[in-house]
Amino acid sequence: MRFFERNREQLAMMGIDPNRLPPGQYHTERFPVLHAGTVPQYRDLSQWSFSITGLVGNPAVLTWHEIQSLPSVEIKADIHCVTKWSKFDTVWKGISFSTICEIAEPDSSATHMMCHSEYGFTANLALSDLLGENAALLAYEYDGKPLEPDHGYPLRFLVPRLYFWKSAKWLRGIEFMAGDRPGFWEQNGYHMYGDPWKEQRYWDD
Ligand SMILES: Nc1nc2c(c(=O)[nH]1)N[C@H]1C(S)=C(S)[C@@H](COP(=O)(O)O)O[C@H]1N2
Ligand SMILES: [Mo]
Repeated sequence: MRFFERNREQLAMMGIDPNRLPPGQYHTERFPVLHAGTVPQYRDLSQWSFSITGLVGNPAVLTWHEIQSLPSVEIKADIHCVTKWSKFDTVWKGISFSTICEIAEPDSSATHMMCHSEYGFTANLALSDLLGENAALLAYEYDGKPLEPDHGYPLRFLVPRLYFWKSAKWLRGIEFMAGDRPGFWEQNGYHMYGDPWKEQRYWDD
């Protein structure tokens, strides 16, 4: 398709390696907003909590204050949405998923986890994709500022190596599981795993 070829040519002209685009993706500098349902509005975060549940040694409920006082990291990453846009060099700050694992002490039987967000949204992930310093974050800042409500304020998951639907916005908890289970989009036609480099967009990909 001409649009996609031209988009890659434009990247090359800007001195950006077009091979950073997974197959079937185009580059944009915008930051589109995509989700099912409505955006939660928080008056304050005094009632907000984050829960760690499932197959862990230390189930926990953390307040917003406790979340903010955990060690934070900053990462720069390219993100890829299944609706075909990619955005390069996005900068995020938050808590490394490995820090959450240190707190939670997952059982050896835990292989997967489920993100649980406001209004019952869920997204499933394999733990093996999330370990490693910059693999996954509980992000609360984008581009040096608190997340915008549309982009997941106050906290979202971020796993840049998979399609962006796995990066659950308005995150309220993580459940450690023995085995995989489909989340919201995965029950509605999206791939269980979602590797953009293998174009795992939908059930049959
Ligand atoms: N809670 C929640 N998180 C969600 C979704 C959603 O419907 N609800 N949609 C996902 C999808 S399909 C995408 S592409 C990204 C979009 O994130 P953005 O709006 O910050 O670009 O959020 C993901 N996280
Ligand atoms: Mo998406």
